[in-house]
Amino acid sequence: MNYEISMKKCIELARQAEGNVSPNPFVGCVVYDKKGNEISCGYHKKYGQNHAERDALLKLKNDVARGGTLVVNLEPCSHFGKTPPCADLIIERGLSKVVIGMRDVNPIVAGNGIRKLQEAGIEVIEGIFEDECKKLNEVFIKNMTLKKTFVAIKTATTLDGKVATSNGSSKWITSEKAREEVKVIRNRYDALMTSSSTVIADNPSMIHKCNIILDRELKTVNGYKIYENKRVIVFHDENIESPNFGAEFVKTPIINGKLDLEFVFNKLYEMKIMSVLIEAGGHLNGYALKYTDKIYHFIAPKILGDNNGRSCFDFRKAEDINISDTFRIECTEVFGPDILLTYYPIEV
Ligand code: AOF
Ligand code: ZN
Repeated sequence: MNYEISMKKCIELARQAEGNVSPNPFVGCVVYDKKGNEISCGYHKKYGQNHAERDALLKLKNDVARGGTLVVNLEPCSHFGKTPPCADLIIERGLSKVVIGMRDVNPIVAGNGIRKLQEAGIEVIEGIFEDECKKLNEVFIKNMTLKKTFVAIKTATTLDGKVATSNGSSKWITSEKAREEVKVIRNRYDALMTSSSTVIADNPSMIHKCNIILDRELKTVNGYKIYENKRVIVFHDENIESPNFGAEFVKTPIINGKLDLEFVFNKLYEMKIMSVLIEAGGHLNGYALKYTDKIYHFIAPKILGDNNGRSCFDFRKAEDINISDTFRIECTEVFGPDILLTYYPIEV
């Protein structure tokens, strides 16, 4: 049995739950009998439902996994939560080896699951494909370790870095294939965030289970398509009274004439919104950059050539090229004629 291949399978299984498990992590699990044959697999499908290990083991008759190996991308839990501890079930089913991608960062578990297994005489192998496992659960890790909402930005530009012409024309920069991928990306996030300027300029639907609008002066009104979504949260200047129509309004302090984003993101964490994808213009993107954990940047093979065209991150006048924010490109993918760069800020 190749642990790396098994762990890859765990990650693929776990990913099938995108959009369904927040605030829980993505977890997948593969079980082998004592001869090394795969006999079951499973994953954590929905918040509140069985964890991956339980999902995989309960498909098997009592004794089949005895002496076998269980591979899982996250340390099995040791606590009674929505379900009993996975570590207990693994012990009960008599597995002799457990292979783990990463330790659980949830302080209730953190190492206790591993200890429990070892005390029961089970061999534990840790750290297989650890970086991949951590990437899979980057949102959960940020939530658990920093008690903060994970923030991502999605943008789409021409080769010369423009998101729209000077008069705001922007439909469409990227191909249909790229826009299909945007739907996949959106599904990974608990909420989508945009600005009143984008709502007014483009009247996007941005269909999602939760939409956030930053609208300091309450310029958007019911009637824009975005308000047709299930849940809409509007952050606005605390000095303006909240209106009363089908959305949640949050009074927000103002800093330097703008909504205080620190307040906004803290509030979102309090509201149990664990991750947010920003889709807006250069002003909000630029303003939110310092809070951002990840960027999805589509680039279409087009040149606008318009010096006044709008840029995707517009937040300062920099006179020295050495004054720039820097990033680490994680991967490049191709969608039709377009590319998607995924990058992370470099910690300084
Ligand atoms: C596992 N396997 O598949 C998952 C784990 O609210 P609960 O009861 O579902 O517990 C959530 C915590 O359990 C979560 O914060 C994380 O520490 C762990 N999630 N653990 O062994 C799984 N989803
Ligand atoms: Zn568990």
